[in-house]
Amino acid sequence: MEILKDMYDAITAGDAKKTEELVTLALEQNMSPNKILDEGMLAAMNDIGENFKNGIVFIPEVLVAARAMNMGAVLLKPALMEEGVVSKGTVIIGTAKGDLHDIGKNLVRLMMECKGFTVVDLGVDVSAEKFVESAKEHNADIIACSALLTTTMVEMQRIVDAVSEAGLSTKVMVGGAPVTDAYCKSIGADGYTPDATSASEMALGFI
Ligand code: B1M
Repeated sequence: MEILKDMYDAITAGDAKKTEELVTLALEQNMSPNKILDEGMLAAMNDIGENFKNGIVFIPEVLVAARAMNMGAVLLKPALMEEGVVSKGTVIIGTAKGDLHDIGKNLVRLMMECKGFTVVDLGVDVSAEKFVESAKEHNADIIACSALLTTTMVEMQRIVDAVSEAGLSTKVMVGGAPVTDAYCKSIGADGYTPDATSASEMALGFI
């Protein structure tokens, strides 16, 4: 579809204004919000990621693309939420200590909100202690931790240990590019999913 192709081009070019216009237009044309997210926005971000990995684009291009993607996602949120349901529970979300990547974490937050969760977003560079403090404060059902670096995913083990030491029944969900189901099991976390939509579905299963 032409509009999704244009959205892909706008995000890869880092054109936030054009991205916003195209998301608005797609919604006006009653296009499915999930289709817009998957085939227009995420497709672009995945290719930017590949090009970054292969040295074809560099940090500034990645950052402007991420900004365009985030601005489009804000416009998409109300439409995605219409497909959601009433409040389900509370999720504490954040990116692991030492890790500043937040694009995937923001998508997980968005999809959790769309499923009706109250989400407390602690941002990036979040320690195990901070996750647990916040889980206690908000009487949270789930802690959701994202990590994009092999060096920061180790914080997930600390979260599992800290939850157990605090005697909480809060479930711990983990995800992010280097994280696998095998890793999740090895640290005793409660669940891993490879993408934001399945993360929100798994979260519902914990309630
Ligand atoms: Co960085 N970076 N980066 N980076 N970056 C990666 C992750 C890397 C794989 C690139 C590479 O070298 N090939 C590599 C990590 C290598 C490794 O450890 N294995 C890397 C590196 C090395 C670094 C720096 C160290 C670079 C440097 O400075 N030398 C540095 C680290 C800074 C830090 O964190 N301390 C760094 C910095 C950056 C930017 C700031 C430029 C930028 C981040 C901007 C931002 O997030 N605001 C950036 C980006 C954008 C990337 C890539 C290109 C794209 C990541 C991304 O946003 N993908 C990435 C390469 C790649 O992945 N191909 C790379 C799109 C996003 C939608 O996917 O986050 O995977 P993702 O989320 C997915 C799923 O994983 C899942 O849902 C999402 C899709 O639906 N998911 C969950 C995510 N969290 C989940 C949680 C769940 C469940 C599912 O449950 C709780």
